[in-house]
Amino acid sequence: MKPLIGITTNFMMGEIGHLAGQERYFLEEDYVRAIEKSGGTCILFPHTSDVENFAKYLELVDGVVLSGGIDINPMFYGDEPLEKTGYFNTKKDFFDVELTKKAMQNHVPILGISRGIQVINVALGGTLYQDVCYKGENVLKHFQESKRGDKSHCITIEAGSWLHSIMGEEKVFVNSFHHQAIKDLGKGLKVVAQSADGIIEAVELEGETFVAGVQWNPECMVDEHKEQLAIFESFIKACSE
Ligand SMILES: [Mn+2]
Repeated sequence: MKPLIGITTNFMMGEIGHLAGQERYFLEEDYVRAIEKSGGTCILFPHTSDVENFAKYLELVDGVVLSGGIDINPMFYGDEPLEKTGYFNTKKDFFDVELTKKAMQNHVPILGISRGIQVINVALGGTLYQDVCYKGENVLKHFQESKRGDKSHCITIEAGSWLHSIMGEEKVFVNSFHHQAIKDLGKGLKVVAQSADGIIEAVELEGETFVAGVQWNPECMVDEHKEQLAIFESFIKACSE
C-alpha cells in the first residue's frame, strides 16, 4: 500500500472585495506531485489550535512533510522581532512546532522543506537568523528572482551523510527562496549541507530513521533534476518501512 503523507498547509489572508480578511489554507501543487511521483499519496493538514487533533492527524499518516511558507514568530525561539522579520501567523507556528514535537515523539518520519527545516530546528530548541543579512557581510542572495525550478547557489554536502548517499554528489546547485536561516542548531541536529557563505542548507536528526530538513525547495526541481526527486523517493521509502 502506498504510504500516506500529511503535508502542513500555508496560510494567506484574502485582500480584496468580499474575501478581504478571510483566512485561507493553501498548498503549492508541487509538493503533491513530488510525493505522488515518488510513490506516495497525500492529505493536507490544516493548522488548528486543538491539540487533541494533532494526535489524530498523526495516527492517520506514515510520514509528515513540513511545507514552506511564511516566517516563524521569533517568540517561539525566545527572540524579539527585528526589523527584517516578515509576516508570521502565531497559530500556524504553534501548530507546526507542536505537531513536529509530537511526530518526533512518535518516531514518524519527517521531511522539512524551506520553512520546514526551520520548524524542525525551533521544535528542538534551536534559533533562526530573522534575515540572512544578520549573519554578517558577504552573505549570498538566498531569495532568487528567477523561476521556481531554476538552480541558484551551490551547496556542499557532508561526505557520508544521508543526503550525500541520496544525491550522490558533494557539490550540488539548488534553488533558494528563503530570507531566514538556522542560527543556533537544535538539540540532536547535525548539519549535512551548507552554502559557501556558511548558511545551513540541510540537517538531519541523529538516531532517527528519517527526520531531516532542506532549506531549498526540491519539490520545484523534481521534473528536471533526478537528484532532487531522490530526496522524496528516499523519504517515501522510509515512510513505507
Ligand atoms: Mn539558500
